[in-house]
Amino acid sequence: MRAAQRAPFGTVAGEQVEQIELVNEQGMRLKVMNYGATLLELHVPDRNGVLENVVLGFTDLSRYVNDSPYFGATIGRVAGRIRDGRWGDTQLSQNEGAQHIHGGAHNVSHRVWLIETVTDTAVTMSLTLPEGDQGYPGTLTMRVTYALLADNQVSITTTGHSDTQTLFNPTNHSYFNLSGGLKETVSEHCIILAADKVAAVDETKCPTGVLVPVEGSAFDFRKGKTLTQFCVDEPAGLDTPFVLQEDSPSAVIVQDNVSGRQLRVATTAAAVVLFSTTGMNEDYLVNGTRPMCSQLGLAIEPQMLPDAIHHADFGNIVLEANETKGYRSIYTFDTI
Ligand code: FUC
Repeated sequence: MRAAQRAPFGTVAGEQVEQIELVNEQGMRLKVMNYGATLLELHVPDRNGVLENVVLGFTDLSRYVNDSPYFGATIGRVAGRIRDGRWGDTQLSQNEGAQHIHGGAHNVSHRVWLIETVTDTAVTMSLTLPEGDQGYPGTLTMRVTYALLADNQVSITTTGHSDTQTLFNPTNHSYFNLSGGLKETVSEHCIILAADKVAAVDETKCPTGVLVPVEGSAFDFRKGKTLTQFCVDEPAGLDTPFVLQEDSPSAVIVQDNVSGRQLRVATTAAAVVLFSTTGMNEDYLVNGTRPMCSQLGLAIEPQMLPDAIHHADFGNIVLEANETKGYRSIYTFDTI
């Protein structure tokens, strides 16, 4: 095992941003930065042992500041949409039409986090948000730990602690592409989900409150299907909150038959939002190599259901005063 390597990655408003790289005994590499507590790169072996990057990102910091669709970012205080940005009498930042999304206009993906500890296997970063930030009550401290474990597992743990009652539903917003080096899109990746229900969404992509069984619909990924197959019925692709089965060891499994890479995601969160970048054609280069295009990546966002604060059966995202709440997701890489 090699010691963690730290290097400057530029500055934002005069604040120093660093990238930190961890390597495990099998050579798997993880790179993060403290702008947005963001996962930058993840180099994972294919079935022949060839290490390639399997997440979407940028090669320079300014792109993360200006253009990023939350590549690899930590999202908070609350991931996804909150209808009208309302929580009772509290008005939150409305940064997508009337809705609040991903924590507001100046959310935690656009802050420089404090690097608390760096070991050979883990990096912990924290950020304290003042009372009233993006409209939320409570001084909230968020803490994220990225760990790279020996058996090609990445663990992301996110906790929150507030001095008064507030809302907390964080996620990590990494986009995966198991082909390695963005050789292919994710259209032919096989996606298997331990999800019996989805949260129906309206034209603003905000949940309506109705949970719909996947049985008999295009959203039934329980036996596995590709995005190409899904898009026959749902041409707009995935931007969908799935309710996870409670007893399943893997919430999400993604397989790429060409490279042989398989990713299994287990999470303590009750739901996952999948977003397939379908129809996204942008002029920026991803990872310095390929223009952003439809289905270049699959965002896997373990979280509690979006807009949970408005629906009694969507789970509890209230963080009580002086409570510490946390979620952990484990991303296991192997080959098929
Ligand atoms: C996901 C989606 C959103 C948005 C964002 C970049 O979280 O739910 O619609 O496009 O990613």
